[in-house]
Amino acid sequence: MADLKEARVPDIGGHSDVPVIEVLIKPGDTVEKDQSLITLESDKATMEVPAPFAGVVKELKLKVGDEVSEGALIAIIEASDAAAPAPAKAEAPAAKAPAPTPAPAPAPSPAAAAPQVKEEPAPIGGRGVLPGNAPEGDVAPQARPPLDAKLVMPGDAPYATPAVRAFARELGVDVRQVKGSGRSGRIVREDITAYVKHALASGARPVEGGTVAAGGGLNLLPWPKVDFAKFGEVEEKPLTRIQKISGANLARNWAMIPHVTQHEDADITELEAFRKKLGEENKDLKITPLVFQIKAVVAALKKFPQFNASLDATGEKLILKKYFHVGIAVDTPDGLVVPVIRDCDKKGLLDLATELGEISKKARDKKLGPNDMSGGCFSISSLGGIGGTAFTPIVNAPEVAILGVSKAQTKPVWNGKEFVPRLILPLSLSYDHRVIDGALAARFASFLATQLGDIRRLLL
Ligand code: CAO
Repeated sequence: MADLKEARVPDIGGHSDVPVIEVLIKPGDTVEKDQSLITLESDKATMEVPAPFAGVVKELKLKVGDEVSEGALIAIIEASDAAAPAPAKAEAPAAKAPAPTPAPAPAPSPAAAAPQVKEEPAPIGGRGVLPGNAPEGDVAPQARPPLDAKLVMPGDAPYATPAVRAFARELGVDVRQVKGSGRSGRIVREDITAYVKHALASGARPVEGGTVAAGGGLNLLPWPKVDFAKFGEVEEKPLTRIQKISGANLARNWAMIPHVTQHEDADITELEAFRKKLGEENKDLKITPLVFQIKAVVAALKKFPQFNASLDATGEKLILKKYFHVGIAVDTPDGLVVPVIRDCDKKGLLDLATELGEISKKARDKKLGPNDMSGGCFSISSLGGIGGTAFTPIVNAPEVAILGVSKAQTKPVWNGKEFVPRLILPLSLSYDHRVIDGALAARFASFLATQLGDIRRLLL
C-alpha cells in the first residue's frame, strides 16, 4: 500500500508569512531525504526546506510567491523509506494566498488504495531559527540549540543572507565555492571579498554565468616574486588610491567579461571642417572631436538599445535604460577616472563642450565625488589627443560596451576614380559578448561611423 505523507514547513523561528521564492520539485520527482524542496526568503535570510523523507512527489501544495508559516503543507510524498520518522502532530496553518490549505484528506494517486496521509515536518522543525533574522554575531535565543548551518541549509547549500548573496552575485561569485567564517559556517561579506581577492591573486577565470571558478581558475602560475634590485638600481613607488581602486575594477571586468573589440574607421573630414568653424565662432570654448563622438554615441544607443543596458545582478536579464548618461575616461596624474555627463541626448554640442571641460578639470583637480562618477550607461575612452591607431578598451561594468577612440589621421581613400585625402578617425568598440553579438556590434560601430561621417545626420 502506498504510504502517502505530508511534508510541511518546519519551525522557522516563529516567523510567519515568509515568501516562497523557489519551488525545487514537481509532481513525479523522486526526492531523497534532506533534498531541498523549496526556498523561503525573509527580508534577511534565505532558507531551503529539506525533504523529511525520501519518496516520490505526488502533489505539490504551494507555489512561488505563496507566503508560508510553520506547518504549511509543501507536498504530498509517497514515502519510499520505511524508516521515515514518525508523524508529528497536525497543527499547521496553510500557506497563505492562492496555495491550497493543508488538505485534511489529500487526493491520493489512483494506485493508492485507501491511503493514509501522515504529517511529516521537515527535519529542522522545532529547532532551527531563520538565521539571518538575528543580527550578525547574535546569539541564538535560549532554549534553542546553537545554530548549525548544516541543519538550516542542509546538503551543500551555502548559508548566507540575501544581502550577502546579492553582493556575491554582483561580483560574480558562486557562493557554493565560498567557505563561511561566520557563526555556524555562515558566509559573511568579508568571506566574499576574501574569496575574490584570492581568486584574482591566483588567476581565477570566469565561468559560465559569470562566476569566478575556484581552485586556481586557469591554473596560472603565482605572480612572480623577483628581487629586481639584484639586477640594477630600483625605486619603489606605491600605487595611488585611484590606481588601486581602478586596477581592482579593471581586473574584475577583464576577468569576468568576455570582451571582443570591433574596429571601424570614420571619415571625419567634413566634421573636422565644421568643428574648426565652430571653434572659431566660440573662441572661449574648447570644442574637441569628443563632443561629436558623444552625440554620435547617443544616436547609436537610441538605435541599438541593447548597448544602453546592464545585466542585472543575477546575470539573467537586461536592464534597458531610457536615459543617456555617457562616461568619459579622464587621464589624471593619479590615474584613470570616469566622470559621467548626464542626459547627453538633451544637450547641444556647446553644452557638451562646456561640461566636458568642467569634468576634465574637476577630475584633474581631484574634486570629483562619487555622484559625478555614477549612473553611466556607456563610456568613451579617447586617446585621440595622444596618438595610436587602435586599442582594446576594457568595458566599464556594469555597462556592456565602451568606445575607444584613437588619433585621426589623413589617409588616401579610393573614391571609385582616384585616391583622395580624407581624415580618418579610428574607433575601437569593446563589448560584453554575453549581451551583444558580433553582428550587432558591427552594426553599431558602422552606424557610429556613418553618423560621424555625415555631420547633417549628427545634428538632426
Ligand atoms: N584625433 C585627433 N586629434 C584629437 C582627437 C582625435 N581623435 N581627439 C582629440 N584631439 C585633439 C583635440 O582636438 C586637441 O587638439 P588642440 O589641442 O589642437 O585643440 C588635442 O587633441 C587634445 O585634446 P584633449 O585630450 O585635451 O581633449 P579631448 O576632448 O579630446 O579629451 C579627455 C578630453 C579628458 C578625454 C582627455 O584629456 C583624456 O584624459 N584622455 C585620456 C583618456 C584615457 O586615458 N583613456 C584611456 C583609458 S584606458 O587606460
